[in-house]
Amino acid sequence: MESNVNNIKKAYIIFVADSKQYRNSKINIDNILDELSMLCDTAGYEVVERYSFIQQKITAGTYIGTGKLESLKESALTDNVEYFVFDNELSGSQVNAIEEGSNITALTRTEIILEIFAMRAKTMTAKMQVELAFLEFEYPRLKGKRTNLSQIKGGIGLRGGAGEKQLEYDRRRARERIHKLKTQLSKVEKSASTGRKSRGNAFRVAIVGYTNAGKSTLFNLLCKESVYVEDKLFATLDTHTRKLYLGDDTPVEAIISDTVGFIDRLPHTLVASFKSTLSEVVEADLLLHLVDASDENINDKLIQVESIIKEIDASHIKRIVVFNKIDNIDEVQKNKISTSYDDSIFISAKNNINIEMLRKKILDNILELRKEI
Ligand SMILES: Nc1nc2c(ncn2[C@@H]2O[C@H](COP(=O)(O)OP(=O)(O)OP(=O)(O)O)[C@@H](O)[C@H]2O)c(=O)[nH]1
Ligand SMILES: [Mg+2]
Repeated sequence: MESNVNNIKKAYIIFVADSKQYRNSKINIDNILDELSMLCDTAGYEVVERYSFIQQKITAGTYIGTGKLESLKESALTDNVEYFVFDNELSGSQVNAIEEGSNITALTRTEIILEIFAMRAKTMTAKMQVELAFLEFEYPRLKGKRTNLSQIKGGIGLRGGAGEKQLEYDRRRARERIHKLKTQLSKVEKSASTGRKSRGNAFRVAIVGYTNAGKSTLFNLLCKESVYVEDKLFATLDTHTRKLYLGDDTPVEAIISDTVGFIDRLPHTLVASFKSTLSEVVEADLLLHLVDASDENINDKLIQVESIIKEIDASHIKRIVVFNKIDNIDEVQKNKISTSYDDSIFISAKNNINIEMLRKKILDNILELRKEI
């Protein structure tokens, strides 16, 4: 269902909070909706209105209850809105109930993330990884859905090759396709792994961090490269690897990688299918964990990145936490961060601030780690 003028897809974003969690102030609705709004914007949706509901219990059928659904439907009609994007995960049958009750396509945050990945995937490998993640996400939900894959209308709206192909699959074909993609990806992984081995003993540094932290900007600056940088989420999907020269007196050569950004609740199927892309992280000797210092939720984001590092079995690797975008914060904020995080380093990749200091810190760490071997 492509909509309206210039293909702008008008959407309401909706978050349903559990009242208990909300009372314990474990959730910040504004932050959650801000991120969902940015995800929608990146995926090409215009967010017309944000809704949050605090519910004691989730109404199984339509998730938000028929009364609320009815009133959303009426507003949507006036606003020309064709999509409801939920921050919450919905089951296949809940999606059906919402769509039947409102005539509006119901999407979830996970589907928006998958959609962005599909838009961004440029190389064959990235395309296969996204297709695999999509199929594995949709597969268990097919049972709950009235329709089969070939009939999902607006659905995930995957664009390009991968998307159009999805629509023809029934469950059996989806299974076959999953198998084929896995086989192909493991071949790609084997040859990539051989490539990595052939780099010998070179010290490997990987830049990790939340999406939009400035990883590619830093990578470009450190290696005088021109990897794509954008103020949107998931600008980078493929890993870029270059040589990094450090130290003037005793030159040291390292290999540095820029890779896909992390996000809170990164769909598991994506983490799984991007394992080979993330191998550069898993096999690194040192991780630069880049954090946007101007972000209000530094702490949460640090924890989320750490939990993905753990999920991909990289938590044994030494990391340096680097706070970026210091041009966007004042002294008070900076002091607050330095008291909370020992040994922190503050830089601006965009404005080339403290980059020499960072290079020195990377070099010191390499020399230190080499001593340990
Ligand atoms: N103000 C400010 N903006 C920065 C700085 N470094 C990067 N940015 C901006 O932050 C945005 C994201 O930068 P990227 O380098 O694409 O971020 P990334 O971490 O690679 O993002 P993904 O690949 O999407 O995960 C861009 O608009 C950059 O110009 C900085 O030091 N200060
Ligand atoms: Mg990037």
